Amino acid sequence: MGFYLTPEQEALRKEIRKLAEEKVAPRAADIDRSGEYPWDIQKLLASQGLLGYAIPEEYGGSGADLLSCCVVGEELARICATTSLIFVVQKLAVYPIVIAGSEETKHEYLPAAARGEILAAFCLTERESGSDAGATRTMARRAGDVYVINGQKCFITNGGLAKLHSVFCMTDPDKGYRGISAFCVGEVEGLSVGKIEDKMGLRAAQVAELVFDDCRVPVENRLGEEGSGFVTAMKTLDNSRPLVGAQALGIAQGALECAVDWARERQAFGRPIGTLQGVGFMLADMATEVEAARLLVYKAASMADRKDPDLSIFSAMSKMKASDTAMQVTTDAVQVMGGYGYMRDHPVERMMRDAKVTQIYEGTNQVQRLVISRAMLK
Ligand code: COS
Repeated sequence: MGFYLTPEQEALRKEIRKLAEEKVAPRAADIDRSGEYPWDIQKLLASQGLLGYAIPEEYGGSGADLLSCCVVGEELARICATTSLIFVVQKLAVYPIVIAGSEETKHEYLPAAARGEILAAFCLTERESGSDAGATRTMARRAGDVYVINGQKCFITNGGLAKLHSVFCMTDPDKGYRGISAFCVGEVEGLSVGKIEDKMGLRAAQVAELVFDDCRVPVENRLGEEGSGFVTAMKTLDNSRPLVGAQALGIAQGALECAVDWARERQAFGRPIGTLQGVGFMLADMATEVEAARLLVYKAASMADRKDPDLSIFSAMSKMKASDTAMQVTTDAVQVMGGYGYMRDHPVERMMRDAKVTQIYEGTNQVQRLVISRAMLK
């Protein structure tokens, strides 16, 4: 088992850290406060080739492995979780097309996504089926050489901004999850935006309801066989959860650094507060948890890159551990900074709000525990 990144990955970390510190950091608080989608940052990521970073080279991307993607996602999140999410979601949403799309579909849609000219969205969740992804109700009925899609998806990141969607629909309700099929949906008549959510954190990421009203999608846009959609969704999540773990890890790392800086500078009882045992021990625990989460995230990503058959369990563990760590560490960072940490003048307040959703999206941490325990008991 290797415990080190390659020299190329270390160089990548340095490069992304520099980019994030120079170009993203000055915008981070503003992005959060305005709640407006940061198109300037989206363009920045596109100009660096990061929106196509995980897309295979033959479709215009860089074909990066998941471990390298995790390094990028972590470094962006260390400064701004919303920026990291732009990167994470593009990879998540194109993945079903990469693994299950026809060559024609891939050539038609992926190059524009790789250039960052279009945003992508992963459309699985519905009001009545969040954790129970197999209970999808959005229908796709075959009518000759098209499918007609009707239904609603909710909590869709990039909803209303994306021009490319991976959509999971029921094609045969009698078959339960075996009746779910995946589709690649571009800009299509009948697709509209419903409620745009007002969120606790990741304030500037657009999360919306999408309404499909008689949307006609060519049969060729189906991703894989009819009925294979649920497994495609699960495989996609297996390959994306470590990246959400990396995002959570980056948030935790950013908060830890803020807390350490503060504990070094802030004086109380005649000395820096970090030298008080109550604070110093907190910092030690925070740093240890962050490192433990990092090992699990990198291990899961490496397993994905090696197509390890035990990926599911480690992918779930990495997302769960890193997001629980992010929540704990950001909360502790606010505590170390006391009243100052609670105020919007300092980034830890934003980081604590941003951390919360990492315990929820890409499968709640309760779902991760389900995946892990089921695999253990098999
Ligand atoms: N890879 C490949 N196949 C998988 C799989 C995986 N990771 N996970 C499950 N499957 C297969 C199973 O093998 C089973 O197939 P067979 O019946 O042919 O054996 C089938 O899929 C059904 O699996 P399972 O019985 O485990 O499904 P459940 O309905 O019990 O639930 C959970 C599965 C809860 C794990 C799933 O619904 C889930 O991940 N939910 C969370 C969804 C989510 O993350 N949403 C967030 C969206 S992005 S913000």
